[in-house]
Amino acid sequence: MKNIFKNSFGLLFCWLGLISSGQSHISYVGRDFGALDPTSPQVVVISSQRVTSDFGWASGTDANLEDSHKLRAFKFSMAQSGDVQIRVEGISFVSGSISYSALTRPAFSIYQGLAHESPALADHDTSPISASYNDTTYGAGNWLGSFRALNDWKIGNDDGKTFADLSSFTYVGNGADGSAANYGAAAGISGDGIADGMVVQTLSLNPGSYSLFVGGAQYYGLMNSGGGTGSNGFSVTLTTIPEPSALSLLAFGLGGLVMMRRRRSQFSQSSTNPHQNP
Ligand SMILES: [Ca+2]
Ligand SMILES: [Ca+2]
Repeated sequence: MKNIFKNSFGLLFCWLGLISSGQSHISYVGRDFGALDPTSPQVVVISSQRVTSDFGWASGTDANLEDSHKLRAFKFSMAQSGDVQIRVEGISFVSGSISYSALTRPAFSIYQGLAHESPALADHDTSPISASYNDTTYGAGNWLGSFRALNDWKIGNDDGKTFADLSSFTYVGNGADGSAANYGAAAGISGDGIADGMVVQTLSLNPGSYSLFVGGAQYYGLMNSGGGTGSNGFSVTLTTIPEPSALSLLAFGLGGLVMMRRRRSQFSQSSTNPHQNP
C-alpha cells in the first residue's frame, strides 16, 4: 500500500486520491485496497472515482445483465476471515477543469475472484469468449453485458479460447442505497432504506482475493427514461472490524481466574502463617 500513515486514533489510514481513467475494460489500476488484516483496525479510502451512469449496478440485477463498463472494479485480499465494513458514498469533485457530480444512489457487490490483470489483456463484455459464454448461459443475444449484481458471473479477454480461460466472480454480497423505489424489485438486494447518496454494509468474509464492483442503483430511472449518464463521482471506504474470538475470550477469562486464585491463596497463606518464610 502507498502513502500510509497513522491517524490520531491509531487507525491505519491509506488515502489514494487517484483519478481513474475514462471508460475502460475491467482494471484495478489505482483501485487496489491491498491486503486487509481483519484482526486489527484498519481504514482504507479510495476516492475521486466515477462511473458513466447512475443505473449500472441496478441493471445488473435483472435478467439481461449489464455492461461491466458501467461499473468500477476494485480489489482487495484477506489473509484470514473477518468482518469488513464497506461504505460507498456519492461525492462531487473537480479534476482539472472538469467537475463531476455525485453518484446519486450508489450500490456495490462483492465477489471472490479477480479479473485478468496486466500483462494479460483486460476482460471485457464483447470479447469473443465472453460473448460465446453469455450466449450459451443466458440465451443468444439476451444480455447487455456480463455483469450480474446478485449472482456469480464470468468474463474473458480477447485471448480467451475456452470457457476455462474466463475470469470467475463468485457472488458474496451486496449493498444498495435507498429502497425498491429506486433500485427495483429484484430479490436479494440489501437496501439500506434511506436514499441519501450513501450505503454502508458489513460483511463477514473468508480468506481470499475479492473484487468489489460499484455502480448506480437507479433502476426505475433507467426503465422510465433511459437513465442518467455522464460522470458520477463516488468514494469507497473499507474498514476492518476486529472481534476478539470466543477462544481468546475464554483464555482471557481462565487466565484471570487462575491469577485471582493464586493471589487469594498467597494472601491466605501469608495471613494465617506469618512466620513461614522469615
Ligand atoms: Ca439489465
Ligand atoms: Ca443510504
